[in-house]
Amino acid sequence: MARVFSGVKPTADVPHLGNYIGAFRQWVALQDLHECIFCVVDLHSLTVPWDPELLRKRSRSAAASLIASGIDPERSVLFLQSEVMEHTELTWILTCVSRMGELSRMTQFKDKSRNTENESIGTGLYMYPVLMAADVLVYRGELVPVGEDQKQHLELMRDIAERFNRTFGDTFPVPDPYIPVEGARIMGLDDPAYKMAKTTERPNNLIWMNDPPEVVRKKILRAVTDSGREVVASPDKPAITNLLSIYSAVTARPVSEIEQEYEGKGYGDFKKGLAQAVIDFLDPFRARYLEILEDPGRLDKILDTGAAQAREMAQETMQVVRDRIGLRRS
Ligand code: AQP
Repeated sequence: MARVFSGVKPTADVPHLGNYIGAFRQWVALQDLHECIFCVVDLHSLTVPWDPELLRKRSRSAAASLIASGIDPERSVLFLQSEVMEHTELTWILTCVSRMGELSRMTQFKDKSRNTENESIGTGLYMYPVLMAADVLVYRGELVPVGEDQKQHLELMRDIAERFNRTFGDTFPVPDPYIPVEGARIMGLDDPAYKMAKTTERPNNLIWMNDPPEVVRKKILRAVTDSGREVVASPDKPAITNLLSIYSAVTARPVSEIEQEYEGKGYGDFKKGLAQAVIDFLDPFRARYLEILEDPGRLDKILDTGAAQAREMAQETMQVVRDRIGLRRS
């Protein structure tokens, strides 16, 4: 049994289908096998400009989305990152163990700061991979289920853990990434060259987990396709390959079986089938999500319990860390 940690950033009202396929789907399955800790990483939302009231609302709705996706608070620890102070304490310590060279190489930092003048790029955007390392290491997490976009941050986290252990003695397990073979990077419906992303400005890029059926249908029917008319996954068909990954994930059927079903049929039939499959998948999610939000007292209780459990684990780690690095008087 390994200790699993992962988190979601509350940068939108609800997550998108890519978050579910690339991450939450694995989180739900891992609950049966491991000790799981899942977190709404609200401090990560501060890396880009934010509205305080909106952030408060989105943190709750992200927690509700996780429960509606199948995270069971009876089996997994579920909480808000900012309610466990040890994340930020360990972040500072790990900042002093990390190097500017390695942070400058992070492609997400390069992508997100591309259109901003050097002088005005937020320091938080630069530093957040260290916060992410602290999120996992403060629980001595061993397995980190994430989408492929987080792979590089996981490598940095491993380097930081190894450096800390080398310098101060074995303290942290070096965490392993857990990235799904299928659906690790769901691409935008409007452009398969870019990943589906919450902070997109383009409404047809993604499917929100609470999109109503008519909106899902419209977005999928409008999704870009490739040349030809064969429904097959291949490197020269990035758009159809992406749609097949989504189809496969929401129906739990292998891609090959779906390809067979649509053999000899065109993209039109395929998209209609996909739209219905996504609608059928999202219907129960939406119902559960609304039900959870209608009972704020229950949600608060879940998050209070989760924060207390998380705090206890994090405090235990921090006692060892402070001791190892010389922050205790005796
Ligand atoms: N397109 C994606 N395909 C597969 N997995 C994805 N994830 C994100 N986008 C995709 C995975 O979802 C988990 C939660 O993501 P996050 O909230 O930490 O945000 P992110 O990775 O920065 O991507 P988003 O959701 O698109 O948000 P913004 O636009 O705010 O950056 C992670 O495990 C992530 O890998």
